[in-house]
Amino acid sequence: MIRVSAFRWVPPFAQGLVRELRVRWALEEAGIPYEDLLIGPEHQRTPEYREMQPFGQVPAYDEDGLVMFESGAIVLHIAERSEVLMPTDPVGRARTQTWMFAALSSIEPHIQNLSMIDIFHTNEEWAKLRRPGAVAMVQQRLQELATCLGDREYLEGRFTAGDLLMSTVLRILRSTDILEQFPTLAAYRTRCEARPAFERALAAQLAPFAANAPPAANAAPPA
Ligand SMILES: N[C@@H](CCC(=O)N[C@@H](CS)C(=O)NCC(=O)O)C(=O)O
Repeated sequence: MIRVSAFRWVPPFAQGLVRELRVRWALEEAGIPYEDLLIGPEHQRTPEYREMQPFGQVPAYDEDGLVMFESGAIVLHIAERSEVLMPTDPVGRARTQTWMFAALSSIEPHIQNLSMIDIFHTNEEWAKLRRPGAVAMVQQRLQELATCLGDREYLEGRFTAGDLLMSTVLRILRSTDILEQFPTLAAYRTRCEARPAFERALAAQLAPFAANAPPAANAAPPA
């Protein structure tokens, strides 16, 4: 049985964004069963967990002894087994993989940069000075992505693992109004997230958080 590591609980700002969501979603699209390996901070530094994920992060993936980390690599591995995620013809496969890398290396770093400023450094002077430039870079990339998408439903016309990764990257912007400045991309994200496999994946990520919320988190709801 495939096991996917996931956090037992994360603060509200991260709920629904933890990157094992991508792996859950891919497995749901492919119709492959899996189980959770729920971890907490006490597991992240253990040698056992570091053997699965060298940086102590989530997700790690164990498929009957085949251990993988990096959400993009894991999604690609799953996509190899499912035409829902990746066409079987060489051109379709290459195009899918191109968009997967684009999501993770051309778009995500800029969105993640802005997210780090907003979540962890919001009141620091350097962050206030840096933020407009970080926003401008995200807007530039989104404009370019919107041009590529055009009036198509998905980046290659049909849904692929490229859309799966791209929409989870765009999702990181949920605490800003930046995506809404690009209506076709906002609609694209909504279209991707309307897929039943995404809904099942999201519900599976969120379920342990409700059960494992620390008392302090219950006492102080997010502002
Ligand atoms: N490039 C990695 C990033 C993984 C990552 O950033 N995981 C976060 C959760 S979304 C994490 O485990 N953070 C806790 C930590 O870094 O200690 C991937 O895509 O799998």
